[in-house]
Amino acid sequence: MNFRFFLQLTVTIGLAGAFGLSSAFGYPEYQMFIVKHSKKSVNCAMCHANPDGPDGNAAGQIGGLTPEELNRLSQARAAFEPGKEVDSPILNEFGNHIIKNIGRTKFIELRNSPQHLAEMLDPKSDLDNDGISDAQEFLEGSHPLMKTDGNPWSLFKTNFQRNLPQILLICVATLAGIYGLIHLLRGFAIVVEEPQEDE
Ligand SMILES: [Ca+2]
Repeated sequence: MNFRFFLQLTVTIGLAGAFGLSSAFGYPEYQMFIVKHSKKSVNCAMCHANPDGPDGNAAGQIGGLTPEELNRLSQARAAFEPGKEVDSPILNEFGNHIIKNIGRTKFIELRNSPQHLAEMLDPKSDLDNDGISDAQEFLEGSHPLMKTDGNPWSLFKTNFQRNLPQILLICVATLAGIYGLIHLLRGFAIVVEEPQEDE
């Protein structure tokens, strides 16, 4: 470990400790709320880069960060007010999106009432573009970055609406095919019947 890396690691751990975030940076209150509200098993992957959370030495965890990532982590942890660019290496796109939109101060405050986080998020934001807002996915315990994960009925409605032109085209083509087949069969019937009439 070179001196620069050691220094950055020390500063980061010091900042985390100062904010009381060393082992609780994952804010389990949110996870506990989602599990209780959605009745689904939800792990840290909803908001974090690593499904096991930020503590550890693996990719996306604090102990495994490079000096450059530690620098980004420090910047993200300083984003107390909303509107700051947030690119924390221990968070995924949704986690960074939350901090950018409401700021860390509000996010930490909402730990005591995690159900209100959904109200703070942009109701139009849909990061995975599956037709279900990030806020709704948070409440329902589906992954806001996985377009195949979500309420089945909501996903069906979205896919149906998006594919409606193709569905209509297929219906028209099918009806046209059936109409043509009926007339073809009638034509055969006439041809088959005609010789019998001649006899
Ligand atoms: Ca979505």
